[in-house]
Amino acid sequence: MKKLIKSGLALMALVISYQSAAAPMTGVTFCSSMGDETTFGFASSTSQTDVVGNAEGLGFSCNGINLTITAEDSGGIFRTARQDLAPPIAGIGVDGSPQGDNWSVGEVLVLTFDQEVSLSSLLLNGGPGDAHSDTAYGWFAVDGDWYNAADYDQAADGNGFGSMFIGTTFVLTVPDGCRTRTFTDCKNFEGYLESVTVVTGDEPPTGVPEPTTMLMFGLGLLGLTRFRT
Ligand SMILES: [Ca+2]
Ligand SMILES: [Ca+2]
Ligand SMILES: [Ca+2]
Repeated sequence: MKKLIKSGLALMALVISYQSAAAPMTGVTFCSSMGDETTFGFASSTSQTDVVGNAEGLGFSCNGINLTITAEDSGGIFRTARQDLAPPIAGIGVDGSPQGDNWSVGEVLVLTFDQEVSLSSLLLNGGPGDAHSDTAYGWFAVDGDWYNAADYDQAADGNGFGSMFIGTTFVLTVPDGCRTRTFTDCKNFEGYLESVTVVTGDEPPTGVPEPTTMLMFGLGLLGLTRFRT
């Protein structure tokens, strides 16, 4: 019996240690919400200590929503996600080449939410020469669709994604725009993910009867007709 208890405790300890090891490194969330919009901010305006992601990435919590950010290369091999807080005006980057801890060509950031969200907008910091800059230019992609960072690096009046991206996982990449497409002003993005805004709590559309309701209504009419004849 003693042995059984001992092995039981050992198993529990193993489970607990496994669970703590499987948790992402807690990042610093600059959290804000307005209406049904929740914004996860990752950049600091004053210098703080960087947070280096572990094997499970970086974890953020805001407005009851949990977000995990992991990094990999284009071949799906693990990379270290880093929340660069020193020097300030940065955000989430990916350690290693290219561009040090900047997020750049061939580096992938995977955003995983613990509930379904609609990706409303993204802000970025960076650009060739000064990645710690609130302005940004170059190209980035969300689930394969390309966007100009300059257009998406604006405050509330900046471009949003509308309701194009709904889900729990979003894959952010930096395509090599200068090699694979020709733009008049071709610059690949290098910098940081400054913030992510999501919308939650979408109600299903009302006023449209569901098919089962329609069927029951139809059967009811049929019954009524039969009764009357
Ligand atoms: Ca740093
Ligand atoms: Ca990098
Ligand atoms: Ca910015």
